[in-house]
Amino acid sequence: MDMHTSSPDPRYYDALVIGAGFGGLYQLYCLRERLGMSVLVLEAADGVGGTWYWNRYPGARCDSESHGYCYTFSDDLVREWEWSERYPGQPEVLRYLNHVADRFDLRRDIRLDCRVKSARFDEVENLWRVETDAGERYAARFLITAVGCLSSANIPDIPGLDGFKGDWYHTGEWPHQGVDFTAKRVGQIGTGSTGIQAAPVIAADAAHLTVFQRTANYSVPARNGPMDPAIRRQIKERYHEIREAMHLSPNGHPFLISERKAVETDPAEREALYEEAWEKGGLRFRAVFQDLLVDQAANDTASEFLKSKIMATVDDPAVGEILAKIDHPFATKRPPIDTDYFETFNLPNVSLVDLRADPIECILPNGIKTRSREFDLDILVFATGFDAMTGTLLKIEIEGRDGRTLREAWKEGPRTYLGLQVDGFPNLFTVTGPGSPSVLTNMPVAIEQHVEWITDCIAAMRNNGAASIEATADAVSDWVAHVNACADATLMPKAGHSWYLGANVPGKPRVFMPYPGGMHRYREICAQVAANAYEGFVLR
Ligand code: NA7
Repeated sequence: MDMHTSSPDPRYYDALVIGAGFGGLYQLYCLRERLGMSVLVLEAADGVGGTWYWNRYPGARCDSESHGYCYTFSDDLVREWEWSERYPGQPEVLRYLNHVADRFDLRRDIRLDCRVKSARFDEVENLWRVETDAGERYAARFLITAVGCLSSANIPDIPGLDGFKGDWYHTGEWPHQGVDFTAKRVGQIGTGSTGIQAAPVIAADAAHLTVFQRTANYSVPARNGPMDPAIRRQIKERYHEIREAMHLSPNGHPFLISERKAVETDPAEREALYEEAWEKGGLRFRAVFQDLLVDQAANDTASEFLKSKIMATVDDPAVGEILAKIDHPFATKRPPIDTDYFETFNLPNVSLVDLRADPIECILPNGIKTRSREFDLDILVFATGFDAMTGTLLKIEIEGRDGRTLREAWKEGPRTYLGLQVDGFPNLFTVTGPGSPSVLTNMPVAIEQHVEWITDCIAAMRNNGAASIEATADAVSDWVAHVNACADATLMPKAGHSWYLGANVPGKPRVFMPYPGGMHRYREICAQVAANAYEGFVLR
């Protein structure tokens, strides 16, 4: 497999990896250190970190708890690294990923400032030929995308943005030097996980913050705080147990989901359990009952509880009503967690606009015009999310066998086998691709599982003398049907405007993209596929 390494142009590697975030760093490590392959990582940014490189907006913080939001492949790394808070802030996760890059000597095989423009499969040579924006050319037997699920900013096409005289930013492309909100009138569009984190921090500095809300959202307090040294010690002592729990869990988080059902619990006791979960805070709230995502009646009990908390927190009942007018079942869109989000609307310098009642018409040179009002603003913050899961892959011109592009293959929505491969695209693997549990899980757990599966697959190919692996069209069709059946067994498709369905981007096909059958089940399916001689794939 060590081919043509001396050829100057294009430069040949055994594998090319796109992206130097959690996925790309670990993929490089596995292929180089475990299989001895020549690998190059191509990264558009001028630093490693992926999501955590780009998302530097005020309040950016991980919603997974820090002791679960990290690599588990190296016991030494787990032992050495000290998280400072219950949830790591963006700078801390970025420091961690930089530490990993240094500790495992990864930088020498990472090319920064290098955006991949196209990748074409050369059938004659059985190679992927990759070209960057700068015209550099590379070739490799294997192409592995580790581009992240939330890495293409969704900036809504609102008329007038070009003429805006103030400054505007998307949260996912935040300036590295930060933004000074002092004495500024700020307009924030979007109240997803990002907007809910950003608003309280922006409000602390801005002269005035106006939050433009299209869809009201649930949120549970994160209850962040410094990591207690005793808890840190316990976590380190019990790390193998915690890793095991994350591997066995449907969502990859280091906590168990209760076996109780909300609908079978006495209402007073149920309320007490919700209260207790609310006090503990964070994504664990969902784990208080097992039936919240599959039974509307169960979900109603959680959503009523959460709506009552909004009304109890917000001083002005008219504002509370707008925030609590939520149109989808709890956790059918990504459930945010927060620090003082609803409390922020009690501040004198914060106001809320209900875009359902008063939609944005255009952006004016000095602010935003809704149907009935004009808002003078100095800074606009777009917390408007991402062209999730497919956006970044489709921006690269990926062309497989017979000149068929990924864009053509996915014109009616992404179609993959296991979220790992697409028929017609041999030796192309997509880390946390659509059709895999990815965004429904604690991401590093999903990433480690994918990277290790890909590494084992390439090792098996090498042992069997296979030079190419490709998912069959039947395996792809069956997998897509299975993903849909799993989604239909939950309440998730009921959130018609969710980015899980691609509904946040105008014109994007509506397909439920992540695999909702559970990480534990998915892990077993992938292991079984490998054990059955990579059934569903053709190896040549
Ligand atoms: P999300 O969850 O996609 O949230 C985006 C928000 O922006 C959401 O409230 C949207 O309202 C709103 N939005 C999007 N376009 C518009 C327009 N045109 N007008 C008004 N409001 C708009 O993205 P986040 O960045 O918050 O979170 C993404 C993930 O990152 C998150 O789930 C975590 O995994 C980390 P809508 O709901 O579409 O009506």
